[in-house]
Amino acid sequence: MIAILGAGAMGRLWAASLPADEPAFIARPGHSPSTPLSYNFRALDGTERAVTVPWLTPSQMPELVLVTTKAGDTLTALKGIAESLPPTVPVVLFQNGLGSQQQVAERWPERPILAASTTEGANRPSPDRVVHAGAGATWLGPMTGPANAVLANCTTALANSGLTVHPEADILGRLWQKLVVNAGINPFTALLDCPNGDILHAELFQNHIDGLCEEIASLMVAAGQPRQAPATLRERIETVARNTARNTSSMRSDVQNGRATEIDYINGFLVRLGRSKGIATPVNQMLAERVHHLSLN
Ligand code: KPL
Repeated sequence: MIAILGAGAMGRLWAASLPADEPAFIARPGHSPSTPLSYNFRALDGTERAVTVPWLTPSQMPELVLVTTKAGDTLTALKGIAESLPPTVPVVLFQNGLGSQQQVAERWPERPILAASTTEGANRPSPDRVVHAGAGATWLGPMTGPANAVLANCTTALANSGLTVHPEADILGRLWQKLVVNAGINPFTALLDCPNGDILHAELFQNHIDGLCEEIASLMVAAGQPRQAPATLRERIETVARNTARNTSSMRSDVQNGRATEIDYINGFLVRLGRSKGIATPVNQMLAERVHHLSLN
């Protein structure tokens, strides 16, 4: 049994993709829903099917827990279930950005905690509908020492879904690569209220992208990541913006739907890192402040 904490688009994508008898959602502490969770799932080939996923019962012991909550909710959500979870059960974190994974690993260093970085595209156009919008891949790697021994098994268990899953020894490096892209696209799309591709010609982006990439390049070196030229980072950001030109970013979608954004784990994470390393981050700070004003979180 694979337990999933967080029934948003990503949690529902994994629940719909795993073999039917495997997934169960974890209810919020104090809640015991009487009916299983049902929704309509649209696969990549356009076919639609109804998916019904049970809730984990107190007597069931999961072999693995996937955490697909928003970055800002993760530590609290895990604290709510940690006591009832044996310390040997692997926990896989699917959060965007950086910072929440470290918080969890520092809180439970003795547990097998893994992080995932995924390029699978999933969205939830209405509460009971989930769309697998784009094929991607998922990389899985250890955040704590005990996770090394379970990496291969966890990779196999998740690959049973039919989704592409790879083990990744340097998961932090991969999360950094994704963070660069999210830091350079998401706040601009939220502030300009536009699809990803439209940021490229906007004045806000043109005026600040080089400064942003210089800040990120310095921060990466300070964080022990390989040195990359600011121009290389800019190129990567612009390539992804072009390749996903029609997409609404997750941050723009959060603002549009009145949800808290993940800015504190994207540009906000970079601001905090800059503070701790003595590196000025005026562009990240400006973007984080302006997105905070947008979403009031
Ligand atoms: O990951 C994304 C997001 O929206 O969070 C990008 C790469 C920007 C694609 O929309």
